[in-house]
Amino acid sequence: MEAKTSSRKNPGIITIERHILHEQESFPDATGALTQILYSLALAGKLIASRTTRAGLADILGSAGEENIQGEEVQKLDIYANRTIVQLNNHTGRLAVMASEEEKDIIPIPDRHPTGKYVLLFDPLDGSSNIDYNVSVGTIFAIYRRKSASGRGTLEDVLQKGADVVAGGYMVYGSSTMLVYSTGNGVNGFTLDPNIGEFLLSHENIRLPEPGKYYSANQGYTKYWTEGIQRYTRWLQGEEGAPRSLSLRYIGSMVSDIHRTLLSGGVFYYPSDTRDPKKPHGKLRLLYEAVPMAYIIEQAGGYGSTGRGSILDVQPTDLHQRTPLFLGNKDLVEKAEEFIAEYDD
Ligand code: P6P
Repeated sequence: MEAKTSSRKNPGIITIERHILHEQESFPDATGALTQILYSLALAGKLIASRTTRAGLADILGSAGEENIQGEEVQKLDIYANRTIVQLNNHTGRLAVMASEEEKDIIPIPDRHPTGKYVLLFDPLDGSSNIDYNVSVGTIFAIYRRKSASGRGTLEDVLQKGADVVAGGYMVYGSSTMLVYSTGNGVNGFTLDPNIGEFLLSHENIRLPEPGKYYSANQGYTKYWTEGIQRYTRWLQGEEGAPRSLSLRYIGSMVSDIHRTLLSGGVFYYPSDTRDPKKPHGKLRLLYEAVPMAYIIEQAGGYGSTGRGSILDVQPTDLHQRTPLFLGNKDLVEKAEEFIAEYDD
């Protein structure tokens, strides 16, 4: 079933379920397992959205009094989102193993349930420190094929390069709830119609607009950045010989900042800084934040870099390792690599 070639604002009534089934036709050996995993993530998005939009009412505000592996105060919505995704996927026989930003170790499939051929990594609720301020938050996911032959999945199944992702995307819970995903054939966005509980195709075949419109970084840390990053930032502001200047937008919630970058063009970056020698690689995590978002940005015609090379080429060594990241229009991200190479190496 082909979507009408109308403007991406109104491609007709195409639910995400129908779109995913259509995408599945591109994979002749598809068994439907990947399709079912994407369905479960869409359902998780609806359930999480239903809670985030009334966070202020249902005593979900405020922390759960716990800390996660990152040492961050866990918000009750974090726990709900994490539990929802695990419980929707741990018994279906489609996954070998899961891993979450919220859990220290890999999440095995319970012995009583069958295992499958895919691996699911996710950040259940990114940006949750913003919940109390009613700032948009999001869920990020990446799906791989398992590397181990059978049985319970292993850490090696999880520590795969982003280049091997088979599907990835995010949900953003904001003024509306959207699900944006790719299975390697471009990027499509779906907006939740809460009246019918369906994600409907609203942004067909998203491509990063050229030239990019905004740059997005927390300039409160400028004094901690390397000379290359400080010069790059001035270049984005029209100095350092730049042909133009970009406007600044920074929400402080990665999914929202990258969603805007995807739709408006530009560059989002969270570089390493010199504040904490124990964290020489910045704040954001490689496996379930940088990789899925770099995958989406590159599927939309952009580029995702660590500042010294493609994020999708990094071989992970630790479940929660962090990475500097620069995501957006290829020319803007490559310019960051040039400044780093010239002034920081
Ligand atoms: P900073 C939110 O806490 C988060 O993990 C990302 O969503 C966001 O991009 C980043 O941290 C913001 O960090 O240091 O600018 O507050």
